[in-house]
Amino acid sequence: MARRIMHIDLDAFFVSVEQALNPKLQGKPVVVGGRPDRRGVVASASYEARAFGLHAGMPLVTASRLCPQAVFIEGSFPKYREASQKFMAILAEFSPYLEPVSLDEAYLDATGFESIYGSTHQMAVNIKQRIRDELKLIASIGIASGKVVAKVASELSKPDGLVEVAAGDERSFLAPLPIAKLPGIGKKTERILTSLGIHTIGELSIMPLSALKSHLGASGELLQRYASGIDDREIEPPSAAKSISRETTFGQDTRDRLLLKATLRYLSERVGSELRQQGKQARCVTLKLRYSDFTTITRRHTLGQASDTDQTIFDTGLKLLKRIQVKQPVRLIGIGVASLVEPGRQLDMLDSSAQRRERLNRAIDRIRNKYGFTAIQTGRTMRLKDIFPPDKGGYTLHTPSLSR
Ligand code: TTP
Ligand code: MG
Repeated sequence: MARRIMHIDLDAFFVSVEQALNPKLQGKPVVVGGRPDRRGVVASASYEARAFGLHAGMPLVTASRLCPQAVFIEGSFPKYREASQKFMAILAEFSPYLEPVSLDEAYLDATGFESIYGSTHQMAVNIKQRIRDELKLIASIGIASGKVVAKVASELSKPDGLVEVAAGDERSFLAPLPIAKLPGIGKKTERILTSLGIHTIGELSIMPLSALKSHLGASGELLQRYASGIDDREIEPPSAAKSISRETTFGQDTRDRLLLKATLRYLSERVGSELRQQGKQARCVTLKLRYSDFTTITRRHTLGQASDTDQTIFDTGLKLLKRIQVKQPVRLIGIGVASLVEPGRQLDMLDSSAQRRERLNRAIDRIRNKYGFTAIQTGRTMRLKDIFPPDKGGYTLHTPSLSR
């Protein structure tokens, strides 16, 4: 029996959450990403805004030129996270074989579920209905025998779509579509294939494998399988995060060391707080800087001992920062932790300063959980108050993706 894999993706997710909370925004061109005079790009555009050519990744300035009447919203990540959790909870009630891919996107294995819902199609109808009733959001759903075709189907069906590709029809479904529609084909691969005269997924599926491999390397073979509608990948249940990072783009590029440090401290605290919430410690700290010309550098340090304290993350980030000769104004700064482990306390406890730090962090977390992230500030981050207006979730940094 052919598998029935669903790909579910919410339409204009960030925007739709804003519209659900503020009905005045419904039916209008709306953009989440920031105000039009801000630097930065569109994160999400309503379908009304897309009619003017707006899309994710477009600079806000361009977006406001193309569609001056659009409502531009800064956005706030906690709202989207909450909506995402509710979305995933609804899906989990339909099938335990659930793989969240991003905040608004998941795969679900519905094989055999037709006996409960009458058909897989009906199951998808029910899923869409519950999301609409309970979250006031619209989901588009693709159903096929594997992930790739299901994803292409859901994307093609948007907005408010539902497309099922019958078993055996995968290849003919994909064949007429442009290669860019196939997951796994980015701009670079698209350019290479176009230069070879390959424009449709069908053409890709019948290209001689040896030629394909000589141009795309080993990935050529996998792409050709996908292009033929063959994809046996299983639904993978969510595994714990492998890394945690926070970053922000400055309103203006800066060389101000104090501002860099203050921001680094704030981002370290956010990383630390998330790390402790997950009950993990980290062995590896990474600092990231992007200069005004977009060159990006990262520096990494492995800790002698895993830690989950803000101070250790910040100290390590600062040490890495001090080693960098900042040659150009900085556009973006970020800090992340990786190599996450379950806490092993024994050694730490011999060190009373580590113990004190840990207690301090837990006390701060408790206050922040109760009164909001900015209820407590360290000396260094006080400076940020003048630059970013604080709110309950923390400082509003410049784009929603950055304040997470
Ligand atoms: P998408 O599902 O790619 O986009 P969307 O939900 O806004 O629109 P649709 O699915 O109908 O085409 O991404 C989900 C959310 O992720 C999106 O609402 C905002 C965020 N996002 C960004 O922050 N930056 C980006 O470049 C993209 C593509 C998405
Ligand atoms: Mg979406």
